[in-house]
Amino acid sequence: MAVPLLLLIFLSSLTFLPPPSESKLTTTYYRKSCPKFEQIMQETITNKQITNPTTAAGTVRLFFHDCMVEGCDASVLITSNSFNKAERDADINHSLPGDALDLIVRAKTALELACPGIVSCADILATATRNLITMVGGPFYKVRLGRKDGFVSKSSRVEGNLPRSSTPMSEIISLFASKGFSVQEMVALTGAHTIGFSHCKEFSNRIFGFSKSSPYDPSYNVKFAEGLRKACANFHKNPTMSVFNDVLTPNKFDNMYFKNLPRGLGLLASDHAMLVDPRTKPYVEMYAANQTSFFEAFSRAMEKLSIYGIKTGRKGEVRRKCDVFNSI
Ligand code: HEM
Ligand SMILES: *[C@@H]1O[C@H](CO)[C@@H](O)[C@H](O)[C@H]1NC(C)=O
Ligand SMILES: CC(=O)N[C@H]1CO[C@H](CO)[C@@H](O)[C@@H]1O
Repeated sequence: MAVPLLLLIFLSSLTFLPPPSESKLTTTYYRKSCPKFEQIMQETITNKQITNPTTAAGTVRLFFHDCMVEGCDASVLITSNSFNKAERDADINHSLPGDALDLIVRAKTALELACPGIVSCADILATATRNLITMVGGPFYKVRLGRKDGFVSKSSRVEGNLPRSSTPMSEIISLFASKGFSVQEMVALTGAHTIGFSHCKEFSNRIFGFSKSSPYDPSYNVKFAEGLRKACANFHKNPTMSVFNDVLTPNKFDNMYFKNLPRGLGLLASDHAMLVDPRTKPYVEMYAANQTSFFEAFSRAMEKLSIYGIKTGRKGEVRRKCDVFNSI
Protein backbone atom coordinates (compact mmCIF):
# COMPACT_ATOMS: atom_id res chain seq x y z
CA MET A 1 0.00 0.00 0.00
CA ALA A 2 2.70 2.46 1.04
CA VAL A 3 4.63 2.41 -2.21
CA PRO A 4 1.80 3.23 -4.60
CA LEU A 5 0.67 6.00 -2.26
CA LEU A 6 4.13 7.57 -2.25
CA LEU A 7 4.29 7.22 -5.99
CA LEU A 8 0.94 8.93 -6.30
CA ILE A 9 2.07 11.86 -4.17
CA PHE A 10 5.29 12.11 -6.15
CA LEU A 11 3.48 12.04 -9.48
CA SER A 12 0.89 14.59 -8.46
CA SER A 13 3.58 16.98 -7.23
CA LEU A 14 5.27 16.64 -10.63
CA THR A 15 2.21 17.85 -12.45
CA PHE A 16 2.55 21.26 -10.78
CA LEU A 17 5.97 21.81 -12.37
CA PRO A 18 6.20 22.97 -15.97
CA PRO A 19 8.07 20.53 -18.24
CA PRO A 20 11.81 21.16 -17.69
CA SER A 21 12.57 22.47 -21.18
CA GLU A 22 9.98 25.21 -21.27
CA SER A 23 10.69 26.27 -17.68
CA LYS A 24 14.12 27.43 -18.90
CA LEU A 25 12.57 30.03 -21.19
CA THR A 26 12.32 33.61 -19.96
CA THR A 27 11.28 36.89 -21.57
CA THR A 28 14.65 38.38 -20.53
CA TYR A 29 16.84 35.58 -21.91
CA TYR A 30 19.02 37.90 -24.07
CA ARG A 31 19.11 40.89 -21.69
CA LYS A 32 22.80 40.35 -20.84
CA SER A 33 24.06 38.30 -23.80
CA CYS A 34 22.45 40.43 -26.51
CA PRO A 35 21.06 43.64 -25.05
CA LYS A 36 20.12 45.04 -28.47
CA PHE A 37 18.01 41.98 -29.37
CA GLU A 38 14.62 43.70 -29.06
CA GLN A 39 15.78 46.84 -30.83
CA ILE A 40 17.41 45.01 -33.74
CA MET A 41 14.35 42.80 -34.17
CA GLN A 42 11.97 45.74 -34.15
CA GLU A 43 14.03 47.79 -36.65
CA THR A 44 14.44 44.89 -39.08
CA ILE A 45 10.77 43.96 -38.87
CA THR A 46 9.50 47.52 -39.31
CA ASN A 47 11.67 48.13 -42.39
CA LYS A 48 10.61 44.86 -43.99
CA GLN A 49 6.89 45.19 -43.24
CA ILE A 50 6.75 48.78 -44.56
CA THR A 51 8.40 47.84 -47.88
CA ASN A 52 6.64 44.44 -48.18
CA PRO A 53 3.24 44.49 -46.42
CA THR A 54 2.66 40.79 -47.11
CA THR A 55 5.48 39.93 -44.72
CA ALA A 56 3.27 39.82 -41.61
CA ALA A 57 0.90 37.12 -42.83
CA GLY A 58 3.70 35.16 -44.45
CA THR A 59 5.67 35.12 -41.22
CA VAL A 60 2.71 34.04 -39.10
CA ARG A 61 2.08 31.11 -41.44
CA LEU A 62 5.76 30.20 -41.54
CA PHE A 63 5.80 30.10 -37.73
CA PHE A 64 2.63 27.98 -37.60
CA HIS A 65 4.16 25.49 -40.03
CA ASP A 66 7.42 25.43 -38.09
CA CYS A 67 5.71 24.71 -34.76
CA MET A 68 3.39 22.00 -36.07
CA VAL A 69 6.30 19.95 -37.44
CA GLU A 70 9.00 19.04 -34.85
CA GLY A 71 7.95 21.97 -32.64
CA CYS A 72 8.98 25.65 -32.78
CA ASP A 73 12.63 24.94 -33.54
CA ALA A 74 13.25 26.65 -36.89
CA SER A 75 13.19 23.28 -38.66
CA VAL A 76 11.11 24.92 -41.41
CA LEU A 77 14.00 27.26 -42.28
CA ILE A 78 16.45 24.52 -43.34
CA THR A 79 17.14 24.21 -47.08
CA SER A 80 17.34 20.79 -48.67
CA ASN A 81 20.63 19.34 -49.85
CA SER A 82 21.52 16.19 -51.74
CA PHE A 83 21.36 14.13 -48.51
CA ASN A 84 18.21 15.55 -46.96
CA LYS A 85 14.90 16.72 -48.38
CA ALA A 86 13.91 19.35 -45.80
CA GLU A 87 10.51 20.39 -44.40
CA ARG A 88 10.31 23.43 -46.64
CA ASP A 89 10.26 21.22 -49.71
CA ALA A 90 7.22 19.24 -48.69
CA ASP A 91 4.43 19.69 -51.18
CA ILE A 92 2.16 21.56 -48.73
CA ASN A 93 4.60 24.42 -48.32
CA HIS A 94 4.37 25.22 -52.04
CA SER A 95 3.79 28.80 -51.07
CA LEU A 96 5.70 29.46 -47.90
CA PRO A 97 6.46 33.05 -48.60
CA GLY A 98 9.87 34.32 -49.62
CA ASP A 99 9.40 37.61 -47.79
CA ALA A 100 9.09 35.88 -44.45
CA LEU A 101 12.24 33.82 -45.05
CA ASP A 102 14.03 36.97 -46.17
CA LEU A 103 12.99 38.73 -42.97
CA ILE A 104 14.50 35.98 -40.83
CA VAL A 105 17.76 36.10 -42.81
CA ARG A 106 17.95 39.88 -42.35
CA ALA A 107 17.29 39.73 -38.63
CA LYS A 108 19.81 36.92 -38.18
CA THR A 109 22.49 38.82 -40.13
CA ALA A 110 22.01 41.94 -38.01
CA LEU A 111 21.98 39.93 -34.77
CA GLU A 112 25.12 37.95 -35.70
CA LEU A 113 26.96 41.26 -36.19
CA ALA A 114 25.85 42.55 -32.78
CA CYS A 115 26.17 39.32 -30.77
CA PRO A 116 27.62 36.41 -32.75
CA GLY A 117 26.36 32.91 -31.98
CA ILE A 118 23.85 33.99 -29.33
CA VAL A 119 20.33 34.32 -30.75
CA SER A 120 18.59 31.24 -32.12
CA CYS A 121 16.63 31.25 -35.37
CA ALA A 122 13.68 29.75 -33.48
CA ASP A 123 13.59 32.77 -31.13
CA ILE A 124 13.89 35.14 -34.10
CA LEU A 125 10.89 33.52 -35.82
CA ALA A 126 8.77 33.48 -32.65
CA THR A 127 9.55 37.12 -31.88
CA ALA A 128 9.08 38.30 -35.47
CA THR A 129 5.66 36.65 -35.55
CA ARG A 130 4.49 38.36 -32.35
CA ASN A 131 5.87 41.78 -33.34
CA LEU A 132 4.26 41.62 -36.78
CA ILE A 133 0.88 40.57 -35.40
CA THR A 134 0.98 43.55 -33.05
CA MET A 135 2.17 45.85 -35.85
CA VAL A 136 -0.82 45.05 -38.07
CA GLY A 137 -3.35 45.68 -35.31
CA GLY A 138 -3.40 42.43 -33.36
CA PRO A 139 -2.75 41.85 -29.66
CA PHE A 140 0.62 41.89 -27.91
CA TYR A 141 1.47 38.70 -26.03
CA LYS A 142 4.55 37.53 -24.18
CA VAL A 143 7.15 35.50 -26.05
CA ARG A 144 9.49 33.67 -23.71
CA LEU A 145 12.97 33.15 -25.16
CA GLY A 146 15.76 30.60 -25.05
CA ARG A 147 14.64 28.13 -27.73
CA LYS A 148 17.40 26.25 -29.49
CA ASP A 149 17.34 25.39 -33.19
CA GLY A 150 16.51 21.78 -33.97
CA PHE A 151 18.63 19.10 -35.62
CA VAL A 152 15.84 17.53 -37.72
CA SER A 153 14.09 18.85 -40.81
CA LYS A 154 12.49 16.26 -43.05
CA SER A 155 9.83 16.80 -45.69
CA SER A 156 8.49 13.33 -44.89
CA ARG A 157 7.49 14.56 -41.40
CA VAL A 158 5.22 17.31 -42.76
CA GLU A 159 2.26 15.37 -44.15
CA GLY A 160 -0.17 14.55 -41.36
CA ASN A 161 1.16 17.28 -39.08
CA LEU A 162 -0.42 20.17 -40.98
CA PRO A 163 -4.08 20.67 -41.90
CA ARG A 164 -5.14 21.28 -45.50
CA SER A 165 -8.10 23.35 -46.66
CA SER A 166 -9.78 20.05 -47.64
CA THR A 167 -9.14 18.33 -44.28
CA PRO A 168 -12.46 17.41 -42.59
CA MET A 169 -13.15 19.30 -39.35
CA SER A 170 -12.98 16.12 -37.25
CA GLU A 171 -9.45 15.51 -38.50
CA ILE A 172 -8.43 19.13 -37.95
CA ILE A 173 -9.74 18.89 -34.39
CA SER A 174 -7.90 15.64 -33.66
CA LEU A 175 -4.68 16.94 -35.25
CA PHE A 176 -4.67 19.94 -32.91
CA ALA A 177 -5.77 17.72 -30.00
CA SER A 178 -2.82 15.42 -30.63
CA LYS A 179 -0.60 18.45 -30.00
CA GLY A 180 -2.51 19.46 -26.87
CA PHE A 181 -4.76 22.17 -28.33
CA SER A 182 -8.47 22.35 -27.54
CA VAL A 183 -11.17 23.08 -30.11
CA GLN A 184 -11.45 26.59 -28.71
CA GLU A 185 -7.69 27.18 -29.04
CA MET A 186 -7.73 25.82 -32.59
CA VAL A 187 -10.56 28.18 -33.58
CA ALA A 188 -8.82 31.15 -31.94
CA LEU A 189 -5.52 30.38 -33.69
CA THR A 190 -7.21 30.06 -37.07
CA GLY A 191 -8.47 33.62 -36.58
CA ALA A 192 -5.00 34.38 -38.04
CA HIS A 193 -6.78 34.02 -41.40
CA THR A 194 -7.86 37.62 -40.79
CA ILE A 195 -4.71 38.53 -42.74
CA GLY A 196 -2.91 37.19 -45.78
CA PHE A 197 -3.68 35.33 -49.00
CA SER A 198 -4.67 31.95 -50.34
CA HIS A 199 -3.85 30.63 -53.78
CA CYS A 200 -6.78 29.83 -56.09
CA LYS A 201 -6.05 26.12 -56.10
CA GLU A 202 -6.84 26.03 -52.36
CA PHE A 203 -10.53 26.74 -53.02
CA SER A 204 -10.94 26.18 -56.79
CA ASN A 205 -13.20 23.15 -56.20
CA ARG A 206 -15.63 25.48 -54.42
CA ILE A 207 -15.90 27.91 -57.34
CA PHE A 208 -15.60 25.81 -60.51
CA GLY A 209 -17.84 22.83 -61.30
CA PHE A 210 -18.96 22.50 -57.68
CA SER A 211 -22.05 20.35 -58.31
CA LYS A 212 -24.67 19.46 -60.92
CA SER A 213 -27.04 22.09 -59.60
CA SER A 214 -24.57 24.89 -58.85
CA PRO A 215 -21.27 25.91 -60.46
CA TYR A 216 -20.03 27.23 -57.11
CA ASP A 217 -20.54 26.34 -53.47
CA PRO A 218 -23.94 27.83 -52.55
CA SER A 219 -22.68 28.57 -49.05
CA TYR A 220 -20.65 31.40 -50.56
CA ASN A 221 -22.16 34.86 -50.80
CA VAL A 222 -23.20 35.14 -54.48
CA LYS A 223 -21.24 38.32 -55.26
CA PHE A 224 -18.19 36.91 -53.50
CA ALA A 225 -18.36 33.66 -55.49
CA GLU A 226 -18.61 35.60 -58.74
CA GLY A 227 -15.63 37.74 -57.75
CA LEU A 228 -13.59 34.64 -56.92
CA ARG A 229 -14.48 33.01 -60.24
CA LYS A 230 -13.22 36.11 -62.05
CA ALA A 231 -10.06 36.47 -59.97
CA CYS A 232 -9.17 32.82 -60.43
CA ALA A 233 -10.33 32.42 -64.06
CA ASN A 234 -6.77 31.74 -65.27
CA PHE A 235 -5.34 30.04 -62.24
CA HIS A 236 -4.24 26.91 -64.12
CA LYS A 237 -2.09 29.07 -66.40
CA ASN A 238 -1.06 31.38 -63.59
CA PRO A 239 -0.78 29.34 -60.36
CA THR A 240 0.47 32.36 -58.39
CA MET A 241 -3.04 33.91 -58.53
CA SER A 242 -4.27 34.41 -54.99
CA VAL A 243 -6.95 36.29 -53.08
CA PHE A 244 -7.25 37.80 -49.62
CA ASN A 245 -8.31 35.47 -46.81
CA ASP A 246 -10.34 38.32 -45.29
CA VAL A 247 -11.84 40.26 -48.17
CA LEU A 248 -13.15 43.14 -46.03
CA THR A 249 -10.09 44.13 -43.95
CA PRO A 250 -7.31 42.10 -45.59
CA ASN A 251 -4.32 43.76 -43.95
CA LYS A 252 -5.71 44.37 -40.48
CA PHE A 253 -5.50 41.87 -37.69
CA ASP A 254 -9.02 42.01 -36.26
CA ASN A 255 -11.98 39.67 -35.69
CA MET A 256 -13.35 40.14 -39.22
CA TYR A 257 -12.45 36.55 -40.14
CA PHE A 258 -15.19 35.37 -37.75
CA LYS A 259 -17.69 38.02 -38.86
CA ASN A 260 -17.13 36.98 -42.47
CA LEU A 261 -18.09 33.35 -41.96
CA PRO A 262 -21.89 33.80 -41.49
CA ARG A 263 -21.89 36.25 -44.43
CA GLY A 264 -20.66 33.54 -46.82
CA LEU A 265 -17.24 35.19 -47.05
CA GLY A 266 -15.20 32.33 -45.60
CA LEU A 267 -12.68 31.56 -48.33
CA LEU A 268 -11.46 28.02 -47.64
CA ALA A 269 -13.62 24.94 -47.09
CA SER A 270 -11.94 24.63 -43.67
CA ASP A 271 -12.97 28.21 -42.84
CA HIS A 272 -16.59 27.61 -43.75
CA ALA A 273 -16.53 24.38 -41.75
CA MET A 274 -15.71 26.38 -38.59
CA LEU A 275 -19.19 27.90 -38.83
CA VAL A 276 -21.03 24.71 -39.72
CA ASP A 277 -19.55 22.28 -37.20
CA PRO A 278 -21.42 22.41 -33.87
CA ARG A 279 -18.13 21.95 -31.98
CA THR A 280 -16.51 25.08 -33.45
CA LYS A 281 -19.56 27.28 -34.15
CA PRO A 282 -20.00 28.65 -30.59
CA TYR A 283 -16.44 30.01 -30.61
CA VAL A 284 -16.89 31.53 -34.08
CA GLU A 285 -19.98 33.34 -32.80
CA MET A 286 -18.28 34.46 -29.63
CA TYR A 287 -15.21 35.86 -31.40
CA ALA A 288 -17.35 37.48 -34.12
CA ALA A 289 -19.31 39.29 -31.42
CA ASN A 290 -16.39 40.32 -29.23
CA GLN A 291 -12.93 41.22 -30.54
CA THR A 292 -11.51 41.51 -27.01
CA SER A 293 -12.50 37.97 -26.30
CA PHE A 294 -10.83 36.84 -29.57
CA PHE A 295 -7.63 38.78 -28.82
CA GLU A 296 -7.42 37.29 -25.32
CA ALA A 297 -7.94 33.74 -26.55
CA PHE A 298 -5.60 34.22 -29.51
CA SER A 299 -2.85 35.60 -27.26
CA ARG A 300 -3.09 32.69 -24.82
CA ALA A 301 -3.13 30.15 -27.65
CA MET A 302 -0.17 31.78 -29.40
CA GLU A 303 1.85 31.78 -26.16
CA LYS A 304 1.10 28.09 -25.94
CA LEU A 305 1.90 27.40 -29.61
CA SER A 306 5.15 29.35 -29.25
CA ILE A 307 6.55 26.87 -26.74
CA TYR A 308 5.21 23.74 -28.42
CA GLY A 309 7.94 21.13 -28.85
CA ILE A 310 10.78 23.56 -28.21
CA LYS A 311 14.37 22.37 -27.72
CA THR A 312 16.69 23.60 -24.98
CA GLY A 313 20.17 22.68 -23.77
CA ARG A 314 21.92 20.04 -25.86
CA LYS A 315 18.74 19.08 -27.66
CA GLY A 316 19.44 21.94 -30.04
CA GLU A 317 21.97 24.53 -31.17
CA VAL A 318 22.17 28.19 -32.12
CA ARG A 319 22.58 28.02 -35.85
CA ARG A 320 25.10 30.32 -37.47
CA LYS A 321 22.92 30.48 -40.56
CA CYS A 322 19.19 29.84 -40.22
CA ASP A 323 18.93 27.65 -43.31
CA VAL A 324 21.76 25.18 -42.53
CA PHE A 325 22.64 22.99 -39.55
CA ASN A 326 25.99 23.97 -37.97
CA SER A 327 27.37 20.48 -38.52
CA ILE A 328 27.31 20.80 -42.31
C1 HEM B 1 -7.43 25.11 -39.08
C2 HEM B 1 -6.62 24.68 -39.93
C3 HEM B 1 -5.92 25.49 -40.99
C4 HEM B 1 -5.95 25.24 -42.32
C5 HEM B 1 -6.67 24.10 -43.02
C6 HEM B 1 -5.16 26.27 -42.96
C7 HEM B 1 -4.92 26.34 -44.32
C8 HEM B 1 -4.35 27.42 -44.97
C9 HEM B 1 -4.21 27.53 -46.38
C10 HEM B 1 -4.61 26.47 -47.41
C11 HEM B 1 -3.66 28.75 -46.64
C12 HEM B 1 -3.34 29.33 -48.01
C13 HEM B 1 -1.90 29.06 -48.36
C14 HEM B 1 -1.56 29.56 -49.72
O1 HEM B 1 -2.33 29.34 -50.66
O2 HEM B 1 -0.51 30.18 -49.88
C15 HEM B 1 -3.46 29.41 -45.38
C16 HEM B 1 -2.94 30.67 -45.23
C17 HEM B 1 -2.61 31.21 -44.01
N1 HEM B 1 -2.70 30.58 -42.79
FE1 HEM B 1 -3.71 28.88 -42.40
N2 HEM B 1 -4.67 27.12 -42.02
C18 HEM B 1 -5.09 26.69 -40.79
C19 HEM B 1 -4.77 27.25 -39.58
C20 HEM B 1 -3.91 28.32 -39.42
C21 HEM B 1 -3.35 28.75 -38.16
C22 HEM B 1 -3.61 28.08 -36.82
C23 HEM B 1 -2.57 29.84 -38.43
C24 HEM B 1 -1.74 30.68 -37.51
C25 HEM B 1 -1.72 30.70 -36.21
C26 HEM B 1 -2.66 30.11 -39.85
C27 HEM B 1 -2.08 31.17 -40.50
C28 HEM B 1 -2.21 31.44 -41.84
C29 HEM B 1 -1.82 32.70 -42.47
C30 HEM B 1 -1.28 33.92 -41.76
C31 HEM B 1 -2.06 32.56 -43.84
C32 HEM B 1 -1.78 33.58 -44.93
C33 HEM B 1 -0.38 33.35 -45.47
C34 HEM B 1 0.10 34.40 -46.45
O3 HEM B 1 -0.57 35.38 -46.73
O4 HEM B 1 1.23 34.23 -46.97
N3 HEM B 1 -3.46 29.15 -40.42
N4 HEM B 1 -3.87 28.56 -44.38
C1 LIG C 1 -15.94 40.79 -24.36
O1 LIG C 1 -15.00 39.88 -23.85
C2 LIG C 1 -14.27 40.40 -22.75
C3 LIG C 1 -13.14 39.41 -22.46
O2 LIG C 1 -13.60 38.09 -22.35
C4 LIG C 1 -15.22 40.64 -21.59
O3 LIG C 1 -14.49 41.15 -20.49
C5 LIG C 1 -16.27 41.63 -22.03
O4 LIG C 1 -17.22 41.78 -21.01
C6 LIG C 1 -16.96 41.16 -23.31
N1 LIG C 1 -17.82 42.23 -23.82
C7 LIG C 1 -19.09 42.04 -24.08
C8 LIG C 1 -19.82 43.20 -24.62
O5 LIG C 1 -19.64 40.96 -23.91
C1 LIG D 1 9.87 28.75 -49.46
C2 LIG D 1 10.28 27.38 -49.88
O1 LIG D 1 11.29 26.87 -49.43
N1 LIG D 1 9.47 26.79 -50.74
C3 LIG D 1 9.76 25.49 -51.30
C4 LIG D 1 8.59 24.54 -50.98
O2 LIG D 1 8.63 23.38 -51.80
C5 LIG D 1 8.73 23.61 -53.20
C6 LIG D 1 8.56 22.28 -53.91
O3 LIG D 1 9.57 21.35 -53.57
C7 LIG D 1 10.06 24.33 -53.51
O4 LIG D 1 10.24 24.52 -54.90
C8 LIG D 1 10.04 25.68 -52.79
O5 LIG D 1 11.28 26.33 -52.98
